[in-house]
Amino acid sequence: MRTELAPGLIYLPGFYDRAAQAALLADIRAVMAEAPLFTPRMPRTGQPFSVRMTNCGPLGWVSDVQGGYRYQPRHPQTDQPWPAIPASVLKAWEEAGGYQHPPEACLVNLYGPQARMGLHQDRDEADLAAPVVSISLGDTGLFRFGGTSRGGGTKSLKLQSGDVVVIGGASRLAFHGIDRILAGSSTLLGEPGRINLTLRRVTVP
Ligand code: MD3
Ligand code: FE
Repeated sequence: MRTELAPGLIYLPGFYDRAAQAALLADIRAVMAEAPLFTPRMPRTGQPFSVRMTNCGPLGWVSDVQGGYRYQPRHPQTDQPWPAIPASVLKAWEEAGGYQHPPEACLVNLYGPQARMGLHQDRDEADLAAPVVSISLGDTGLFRFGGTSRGGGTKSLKLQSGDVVVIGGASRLAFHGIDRILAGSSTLLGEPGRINLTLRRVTVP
């Protein structure tokens, strides 16, 4: 199934079946072993995010007080290049993303049962013509999205393990966030929590 929730915001529930989710999770655990999770901090305040992160691909998104939000080719703690994006992850970009150039970054977000992500826009990418492709694993996340200005109305959607969302076109700069995690809704991770992968094109091709 492929539903357009708003112009450019396409929802593909169950894109990955359970076996594919398990394979994807094994690939992401290998990424996390090589590129350990870190806690990003807000640029001005230094306040930690409740979500821990890592990346794979030529570029990774990081945030700290010293440098602000940015993409960089190396892990902020190990100073090693990010691992490659697994083929299992690239499949969603190729089959659902509909963009002719490869992604450069795959941001991995790990939500514990209490983690959330406030409403924000993704605008650190120079190529805003490319979509963002999101993959959800583990516990269901209560996703909220609105329009391109902070004031307007919002809608909610439960993102379940295996779901893919493609965000492009008129929705590329939409405000969005994760209100809460429904702990215990999935057995995939073997513990409460949720992993979200976002594939991004950063530079203009
Ligand atoms: C709508 N992640 O990493 S993914 C993020 O579930 C982020 O971890 C959320 O927001 C998560 O930046 C949401 C779905 C998503 C991603 C990018 C979007 C929705 C979007 C960009 C514009 C509009
Ligand atoms: Fe985002």
